[in-house]
Amino acid sequence: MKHVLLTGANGFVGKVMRAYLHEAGHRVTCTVSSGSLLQDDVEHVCLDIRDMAAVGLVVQRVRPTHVLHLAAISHVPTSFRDPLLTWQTNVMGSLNLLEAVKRHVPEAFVLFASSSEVYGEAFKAGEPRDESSACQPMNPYAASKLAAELAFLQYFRQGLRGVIARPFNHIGPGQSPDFVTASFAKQIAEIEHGLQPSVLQVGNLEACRDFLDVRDVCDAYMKLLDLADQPADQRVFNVASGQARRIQEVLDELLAQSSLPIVVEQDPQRLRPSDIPFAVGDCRRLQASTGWRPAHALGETLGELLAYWREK
Ligand code: A2R
Repeated sequence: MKHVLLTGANGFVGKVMRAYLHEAGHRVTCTVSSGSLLQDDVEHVCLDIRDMAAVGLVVQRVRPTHVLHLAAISHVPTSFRDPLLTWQTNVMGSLNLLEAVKRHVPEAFVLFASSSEVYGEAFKAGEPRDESSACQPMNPYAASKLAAELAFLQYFRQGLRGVIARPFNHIGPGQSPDFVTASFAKQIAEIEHGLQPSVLQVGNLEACRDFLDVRDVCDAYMKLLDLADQPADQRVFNVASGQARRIQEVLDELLAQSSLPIVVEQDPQRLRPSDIPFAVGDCRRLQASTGWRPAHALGETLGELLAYWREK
């Protein structure tokens, strides 16, 4: 049985991950930021990851065998609005955790959730990126994740055990409507409920992205945590479907699941000047190392997403 310290446990991925770890019979200690609380029956502590002393105390007290580090500022526009908060949380927060692990539980295995955003400009090659591709971040979020990756790799070099995951676009119920598929599904549900006119606002529909069901991402994290029991061959793993999907295709699939006639309108506010036309990952390393395969088809995930927003 693992004892996993799960940071960011109340986030989009954290909620699903918690359930997966519990189902697998592991003990989980969740950390949540002081603003968000979990039910009493979930073992949790309030922790601001930027507070070095508090992070040290939690790790010393919990003594996890594994750490899954999800806590972060995860939204690109927020990172532009508040780069200082982004760097303090994503970089210094990670360093606080690394130092605490090194000091109190040096044998623990750490999984850091980075992001496919680290490839940035390199996506312009128009081919799926693998882990050896250049990393050329194009926003403060991506830059902070890459900086944190460098910190993790340095601690790994000094003997700490662990891996870095670079998840591509993960989607599903519970995601903030700041993200594209949730935004579409929420708007369709609101139109169906008569809460907004039959006009759906969109950004760039031509961009191609690599979409994964959040459950498949969590399954990949479960398998990556199991690498603790094997010799460390690789440190960095893309978590990707390897399939390019145009945003237009995703929108069409969602619209096909609604019986209402809906007009699609482009909102200039939703177009990002630095938008990357093609962002797809090569996941062969993860597949070869863990046997992971995505289990959820995009159509199924989009159906569940729409059902979630219809019930909300
Ligand atoms: O804002 P809250 O209360 O929901 O907490 C967020 C938490 N978080 C923090 N926790 C401790 N100390 C902080 N200073 C702090 N700032 C933010 O991180 C939230 O629960 C969690 C991140 O969850 P989401 O924003 O929903 O991200 P998601 O999609 O679950 O992604 C998980 C990880 C992130 O590191 C991404 O950058 C990565 O996967 O790709």
